[in-house]
Amino acid sequence: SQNRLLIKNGKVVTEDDVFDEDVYIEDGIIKQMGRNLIIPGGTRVIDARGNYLLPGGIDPHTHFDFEFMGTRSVDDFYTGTKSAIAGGTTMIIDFVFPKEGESLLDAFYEYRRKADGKVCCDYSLHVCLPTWSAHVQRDMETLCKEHGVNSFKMFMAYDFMLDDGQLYSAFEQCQKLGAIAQVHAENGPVIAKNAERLLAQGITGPEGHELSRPEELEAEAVNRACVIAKQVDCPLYVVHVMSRSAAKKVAEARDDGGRVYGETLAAALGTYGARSEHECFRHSAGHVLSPPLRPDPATPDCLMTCLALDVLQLTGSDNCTFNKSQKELGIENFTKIPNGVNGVEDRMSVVWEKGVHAGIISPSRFVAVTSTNAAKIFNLYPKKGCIAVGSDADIVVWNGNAVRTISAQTHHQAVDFNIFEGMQCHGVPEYVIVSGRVCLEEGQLRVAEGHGHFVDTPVFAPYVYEPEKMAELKPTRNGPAVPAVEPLELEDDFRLM
Ligand code: DUC
Ligand code: ZN
Ligand code: ZN
Ligand code: ZN
Repeated sequence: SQNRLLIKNGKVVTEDDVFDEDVYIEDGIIKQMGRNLIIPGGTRVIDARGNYLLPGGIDPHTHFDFEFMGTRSVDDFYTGTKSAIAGGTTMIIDFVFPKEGESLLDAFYEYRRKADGKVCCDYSLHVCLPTWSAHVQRDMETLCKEHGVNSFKMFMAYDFMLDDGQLYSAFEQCQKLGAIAQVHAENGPVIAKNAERLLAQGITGPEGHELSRPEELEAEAVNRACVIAKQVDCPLYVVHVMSRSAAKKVAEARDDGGRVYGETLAAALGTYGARSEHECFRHSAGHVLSPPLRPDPATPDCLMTCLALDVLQLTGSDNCTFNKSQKELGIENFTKIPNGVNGVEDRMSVVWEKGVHAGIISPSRFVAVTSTNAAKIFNLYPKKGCIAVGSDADIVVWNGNAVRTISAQTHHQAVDFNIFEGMQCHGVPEYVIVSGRVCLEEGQLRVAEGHGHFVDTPVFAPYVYEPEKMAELKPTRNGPAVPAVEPLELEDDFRLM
């Protein structure tokens, strides 16, 4: 039957182990694992000899079909999830963003309508809080209790940022509900002042973007968010940690016993600030996201080392793509360049290349930071994030030695640009299995539009947050596979023990 699949001879990788076992799948679920399995005749067999079997990637941070900065991101829930699968990611978590005057609940329903019927893999939703009110507070409760939401994102920059008192209240509500608070941490008011000053000085091009948002403004906001969350004992997830200074603040908060998790981006690991290297507007504007890529070329290795040392726990993409004509909305004023880059397709390869191939993280730590930790933090584990009997059959047959060159010419995304253009990556998916269905094989992508489902992310405990439960979730530290590339330079700053 087409519902039965046996993957033979692969090396199964989990967050803390690598072992040789065959995996038998029936109706989208892993049913047996081991050697010499007894399985029904007529089962399709995939030979994975020489390759790893990885839990499918979970991208905890995408913005598909997102109305933002006067335009709409070009990758939608179809091209976005199709591209995810092409790169070995089998689940994404997107962000519901309520429009002005729209309730959280209505926005949530609208995102379900945009995504259901289009997604090629399973997905969940975080919900953004662009304002704070009693109505928002009520909707948060309804979303947690009735709609499978357990994470809310607050902004400390942009027009729709919350002030410190509002953050306090929102964090307090998350804590009561058993949800996790996420923050976009940058000091918005200071950024606005810097931008005004730069524009007045005649700096209007894309180089003004990073100049107006230096990394100390990211670090300051990360620190402030950690301090506020601590007051109300709320677990905190810092999205897109983009700099050494910000990572250091996450490390300090964790060191002080805070329940703080840090996510960095494929973009931050795979490339760095395009401040002066890029002569044409499209190229520089193509690299504009917030917080910005940093000009210091040591940043990517620093952030990868943070992943190795468990200072940071996850990698996302923040995939939010805009074409040339859309980026040109900011041709005369860098503050009008729609913020966002690609990454949902290339994240797995970029993290493998810069992490495992570079000798900074082990294959197990790769699995933790691309899949398992996201599943644990958002309460999807062990349905997602591992290869085990009973788990969903989201599996990637991964060739760690094959090489591919990233290019907008060959990617599956709708966008006309790729920030990793020309990058050679070891680490290529040979087969991608999504809920038991073979979607990629021998270079052929055969996705099924609308076959993905919305997956509930239940709160950890209604009303009473369970610190012991969160402690169990603390991702294990596997450490570097081999001595890291000069990790000692960073160890004094980032030592956690
Ligand atoms: N940053 C981006 O670059 N794009 C989407 C939203 C965000 O915070
Ligand atoms: Zn953000
Ligand atoms: Zn160029
Ligand atoms: Zn984002």
